[in-house]
Amino acid sequence: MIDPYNVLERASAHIREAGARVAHVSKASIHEKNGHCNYVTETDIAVEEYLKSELPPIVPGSCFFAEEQENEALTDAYTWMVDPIDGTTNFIMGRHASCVSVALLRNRIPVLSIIYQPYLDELFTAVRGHGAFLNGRPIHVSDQPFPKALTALGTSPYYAELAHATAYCFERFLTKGGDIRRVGSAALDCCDIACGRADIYFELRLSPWDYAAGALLVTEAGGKFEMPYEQNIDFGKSACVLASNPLCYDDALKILQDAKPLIPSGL
Ligand code: LIP
Repeated sequence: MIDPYNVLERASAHIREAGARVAHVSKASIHEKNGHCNYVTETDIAVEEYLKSELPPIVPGSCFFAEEQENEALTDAYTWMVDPIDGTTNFIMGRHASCVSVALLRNRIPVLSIIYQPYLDELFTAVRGHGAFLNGRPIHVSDQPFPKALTALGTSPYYAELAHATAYCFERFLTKGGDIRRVGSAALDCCDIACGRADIYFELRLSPWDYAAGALLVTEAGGKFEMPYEQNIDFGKSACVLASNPLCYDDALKILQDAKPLIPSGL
């Protein structure tokens, strides 16, 4: 068994260093990946390599699962789930809305999360069963009801076939709820839900490294995190995700369920 607070302290130091390396880059060297508007930069790769060298030794025998490498299937072993720069397009455009997102999984579920927004020096942390924190202070989801809810969305830009369903959801969250925001980083969207800066977040398809750390942060802050189109949450797969305060969840889930017929089968 690990000492989660010792792991949190040691991993946080390296994630802060990773964030500093991101924030100090003024012009990123960009490469295209498969999928519309799917980019990776040399900074993504360098930061991932840095974390790959520093995180596994903190938990001997742990695995490393990350965005910019080929990954084996998840096992029950301790596994670092890493997005070296979540919000890569924001990073490329100089929008200062990106983060380093790291979860430690055991038995295929997150037990520890660290998300660092280097431009604001905001470190979000959670240990399963022990709450969620921003720079060491406890955070909690909002108590905003659905008719006034601020909904953050991800547009799944790599999947043009999801645009129609995403627009359907956009219109309903805007007309039945409150206003909309598109941050460009799923992990930062989850941080916003966890500290009450937004009330709902959804994205019709998202990768495990984008949501794994944010999922634990949201639930430890009193929120709900689910995969509306799956029987059970599976942190090893890309899926539709919904994060919300408890008051908004049922209304938000209904909109996503109503949108499902608009999504091509097999996606
Ligand atoms: C991003 C997500 C975002 C999603 C983007 C992209 P990346 O992650 O955080 O929510 O809409 O398409 O997947 O690629 O910047 O690590």
